[in-house]
Amino acid sequence: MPVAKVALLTGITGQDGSYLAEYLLALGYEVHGVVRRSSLFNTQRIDHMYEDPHEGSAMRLHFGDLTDGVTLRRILEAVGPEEVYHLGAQSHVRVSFDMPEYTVESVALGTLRLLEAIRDVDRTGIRFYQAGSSEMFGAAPPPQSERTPFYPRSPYACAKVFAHHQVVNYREAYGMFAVNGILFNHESPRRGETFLTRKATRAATRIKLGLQFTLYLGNTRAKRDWGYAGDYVRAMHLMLQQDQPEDFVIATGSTHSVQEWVHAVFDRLGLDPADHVREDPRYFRPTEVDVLLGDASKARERLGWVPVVGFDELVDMMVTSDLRLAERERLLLEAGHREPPAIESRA
Ligand code: NAP
Ligand code: G4F
Repeated sequence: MPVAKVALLTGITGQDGSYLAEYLLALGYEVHGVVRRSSLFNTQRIDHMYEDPHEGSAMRLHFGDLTDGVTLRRILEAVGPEEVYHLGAQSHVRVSFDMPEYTVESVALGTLRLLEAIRDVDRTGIRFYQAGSSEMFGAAPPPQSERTPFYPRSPYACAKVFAHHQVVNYREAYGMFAVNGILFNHESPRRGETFLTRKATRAATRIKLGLQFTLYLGNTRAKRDWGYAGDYVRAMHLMLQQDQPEDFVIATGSTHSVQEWVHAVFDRLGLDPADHVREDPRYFRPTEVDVLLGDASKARERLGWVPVVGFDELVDMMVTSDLRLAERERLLLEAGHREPPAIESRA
């Protein structure tokens, strides 16, 4: 029987981490994840994969934090992974303006800490994936590809640019198999509720069921290249299976405005956004990224990667999932379990 490959994921409790863990487990990997300590459980997205470790679970979790290099090093030594997928980050762009120092601490220095730990533990044997972002392109005109110069427009994007260059430098300086995936926005029913797509599907479905009336948004003119997270984690894995370490843009190649997303969501529910959507200056960013539109032809040619889920299917998937959630919420409410929670978003 072939020996299972061992992978270590930071950010395993996040949207991408949960899909990647599922994907790797299905391929027969032994998956280890770094989980930060929280006073409440933060493993909802991966609970369905968890088995009792006493019975030989293929997924194991380790307490750690990107701000704590000593622990990252210990985990690496204990786990001995062949592949490291570094997905952990303070990943909210708007929040990065409120918490620039922590964002840089976790996103930029967190990546550096991990690279240093890998350099000490095993310089060439470990393959390393860095979760780069299309936010790094910022104000650079579309379409954006691997050849487009970065023009970051937020503390988050600046931190990702730092991490990107560190990965390139560790590759060149120490011969590490280290790659940057430059991923455009990708969404799913597991998307955090303060990101635009999910905020809209959550609000519209709650409005439909009478649990909420208004959706407050910021800039609805911005355009994004939105894909499906389940498709994008396949690309992360492919990048680490290549003969040579290289950076890749991952995107759908089509772009839609925030307004278009919101309309598509409300349309599916037979609602008119004009009755419910209001502007709130709190959700505008000091500097915005106006248009993201990725050119993923290198990934298509070299990795054979193409996205499967398109815009309409993504909207359907997220609306269907959030409608079920809202129905359950209403059921509990009608059964007298609790007051409707105020889930007005904070970002
Ligand atoms: P996400 O849902 O926000 O997940 C972020 C993960 O990082 C969570 O597991 C979170 O833990 C963890 N984390 C945050 N701060 C940490 C710290 N100090 N120490 C250890 N772990 C920490 O993000 P995502 O959408 O899955 O994105 C995954 C990665 O891809 C991120 O690096 C993001 O910046 C990048 N990215 C995302 C997109 C996108 O469209 N989704 C596009 C390009 C790049 P908790 O669960 O405890 O919060
Ligand atoms: O959903 P968003 O918060 O995603 P954003 O800023 O594009 O960042 C996401 O994608 C990046 C890849 O390009 C990742 F690196 C990053 O980690 C994250 O996953 O906002 C999308 C757009 C923005 O233009 C924002 O200004 O929607 C606009 N928007 C308008 N009203 C809003 C809102 N965004 C949020 N979150 N909340 C609003 O009320």
